Amino acid sequence: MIFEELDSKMRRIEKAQDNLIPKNCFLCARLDGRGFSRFTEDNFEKPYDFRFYRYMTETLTHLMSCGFNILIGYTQSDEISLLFHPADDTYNHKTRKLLSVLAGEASGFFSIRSGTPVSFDCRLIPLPDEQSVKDYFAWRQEDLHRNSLDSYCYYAMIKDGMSRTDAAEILSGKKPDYKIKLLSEEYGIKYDSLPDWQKSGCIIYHKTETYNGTNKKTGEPVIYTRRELERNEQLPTGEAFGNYILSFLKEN
Ligand SMILES: Nc1nc2c(ncn2[C@@H]2O[C@H](COP(=O)(O)OP(=O)(O)O)[C@@H](O)[C@H]2O)c(=O)[nH]1
Ligand SMILES: [Mg+2]
Repeated sequence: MIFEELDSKMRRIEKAQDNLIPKNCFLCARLDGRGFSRFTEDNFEKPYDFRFYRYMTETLTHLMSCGFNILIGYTQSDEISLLFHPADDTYNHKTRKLLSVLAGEASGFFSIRSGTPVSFDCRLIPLPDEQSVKDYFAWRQEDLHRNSLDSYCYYAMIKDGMSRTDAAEILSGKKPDYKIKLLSEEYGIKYDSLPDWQKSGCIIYHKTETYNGTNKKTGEPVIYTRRELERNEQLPTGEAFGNYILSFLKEN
């Protein structure tokens, strides 16, 4: 078979699996560490470790600077959510390119930072409207709230010598108020006083800063702007968090 015939036959077969994200939606990607329960077990403080969190925020910063136009990124636990800028059209939003490049960039970056080969999976979520954008981020933040309270209770009991089965059984079906009281009265941990990043996560966003400078050729004073990454680790919660996320869509 001559090359041109083979090339066109094989490309047709390959392209049959190519999907595109629809244009009329807000595109979100979520990356999640693969097998991180096991990976974190031996390498990091339980339930939360600032070094692990730093690797996650650095990986998020990397994802926001690696060639896509990302409006905001949110990280909690071992996951990262990226909200694409409505104007982004990288790779024509071909799913296989977005999925593989984002997962590859996150896996490579985190592995180098942590010194251990790890990987992230990635999914794409086409959100149909602004309300779904609000709901999506409120959902991921609420997931953290629940997990952080559970994890603090669970590991306080384990560190106190309780078996994993007993600790899980005590927490099963209990309301948040019970868990907050248990932490405070039995273990002296005030849930409200724990660091915000452990309970609400972190948002990274672009900010345009204005600077005064000098034109090197003419010596004239000039004002210039630069797009920089900022982080917010004191996030609002619930409905207010959803509205905070929407404010970025309205600004841009
Ligand atoms: N030790 C430690 N573990 C963490 C930290 N942040 C997230 N994790 C763990 O990462 C895991 C994330 O959950 P999940 O994605 O469902 O588990 P996976 O499927 O094994 O990756 C949980 O077991 C968390 O306890 C941290 O700061 N320290
Ligand atoms: Mg995971």
